[in-house]
Amino acid sequence: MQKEQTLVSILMGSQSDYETLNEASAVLGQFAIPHEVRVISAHRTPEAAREFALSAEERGVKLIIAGAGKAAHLAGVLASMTLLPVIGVPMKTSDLGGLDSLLSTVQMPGGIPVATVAIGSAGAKNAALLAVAILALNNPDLRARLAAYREAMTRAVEKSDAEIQALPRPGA
Ligand code: RP5
Repeated sequence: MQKEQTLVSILMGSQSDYETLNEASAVLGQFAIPHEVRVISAHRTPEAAREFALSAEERGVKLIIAGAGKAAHLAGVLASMTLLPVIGVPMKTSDLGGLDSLLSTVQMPGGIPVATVAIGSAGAKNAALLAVAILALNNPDLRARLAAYREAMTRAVEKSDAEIQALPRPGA
């Protein structure tokens, strides 16, 4: 069977980022978006980062999700070498709680944008959902699945609300 065209590349700076970035992969999987997951570091494997960025578009990739921690320049370095949209996920870190990664990823000087999401697993999940929303611009079927996902979230909150309201509340 022929492998489907990879639409989204998820990159991480280190294997230690895997658990977090795997959450992005899980969301893309839920939406059946063909994607790849790679470990490529802007400072430990700069040549591989360059080669990846320069060839991604011609391989048919539409979006890059790049997660890195500490002096997290992976997303910005990739964005500097491709016209593809790059979504940056700042990793939580032991020293500064991820504020280091957040600022390194989000504070791109004007000219080369990185769409930066929240620190850690919420960010990884949202990076994938943002990728889905962008791909859905040209894909009505995917758009319908994204709408259904949101609808399910709304129903889940309504269910929680009903359950909490039904709890006995002495004195109320
Ligand atoms: C970054 O440095 C990686 O993205 C990772 O978040 C951080 C620490 O990497 P390790 O020392 O755990 O490999 O390049």
